[in-house]
Amino acid sequence: MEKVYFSHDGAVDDFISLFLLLQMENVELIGVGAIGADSYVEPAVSVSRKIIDRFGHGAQLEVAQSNSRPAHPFPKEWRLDSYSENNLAILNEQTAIKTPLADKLAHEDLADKLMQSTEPVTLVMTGPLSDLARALKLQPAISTKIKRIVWMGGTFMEAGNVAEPDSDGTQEWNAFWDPEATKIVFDTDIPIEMVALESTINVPLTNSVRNSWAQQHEHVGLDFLANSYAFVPELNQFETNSTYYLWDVLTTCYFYDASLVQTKRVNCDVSITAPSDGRTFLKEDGRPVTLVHDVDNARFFQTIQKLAKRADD
Ligand code: AGV
Ligand code: CA
Repeated sequence: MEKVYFSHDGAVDDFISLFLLLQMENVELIGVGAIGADSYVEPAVSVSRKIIDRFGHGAQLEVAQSNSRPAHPFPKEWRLDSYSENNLAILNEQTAIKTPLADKLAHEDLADKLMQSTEPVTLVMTGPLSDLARALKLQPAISTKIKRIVWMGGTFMEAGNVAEPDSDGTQEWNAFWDPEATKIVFDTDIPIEMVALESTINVPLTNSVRNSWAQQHEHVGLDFLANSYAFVPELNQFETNSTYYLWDVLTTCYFYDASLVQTKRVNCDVSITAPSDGRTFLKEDGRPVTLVHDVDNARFFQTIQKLAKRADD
């Protein structure tokens, strides 16, 4: 059993990541924190609690709400999906939510849960690193409790996925939302495994992916996947700024089965200077990270299906 704290930011693939983590046989989730980054924080927390209720196989968990604020906010159009997700029928079979809201803020909850753990904990993070940066400031001793950070964020390619007037286009969004936090975390010596845009570029959402889920929607987990991804646009003729990739789901599945991907060691740093603030870049004597740069597309989608079908039991 691997102990995991999951910090996410409430986009569609963050929610599916939580759903999949709850189906993994070798994972003990010890906490969940939600940031209103690629979402609004109330629906992000509410959806998380409902997913644990409906798909958690009885897991006794609580969900902590973040009050972290952005340097650069996400586009409202994307953030609104969290409200749609919160209204899905499958998450509203019951009127009262059982999984409690934690009484601490997400960064405090993260610090507490780490300090209480007797074993090292893996942090799976699919949003900005803000709450971890704040937890490290609040309680520096937590760094000894963290086994590794598995993070969706950053890129070492020329182009990132940010298209904003105050950016030079080199950043990945999670790093750009809070560049200072990214830098603080990268300046520690906690092991970082980075699922960057290099690897997620090979797993776009496509119509054939949607259809394979829809055709098996008699399985409640695949129905949930198909309905959740219905809110976001797939890759069609050409890529746009809104085209959806399976960023966070690849991160979660890589954590579950590292043989799905190729990794390499690189040394890097983080810019905190506009207009490239939040850019992760290679640097010869920089901090080492394990970079996921390729993925076996077919085995990845098989893994998602296998895990999703466990929601039937
Ligand atoms: O940069 C990828 C991160 C992932 O954690 N998020 C979405 C995933 O949850 C931001 C993002 C980049 N492009 C987007 C994003 C898009 N087209 N729609 C919504 N979010
Ligand atoms: Ca995310």
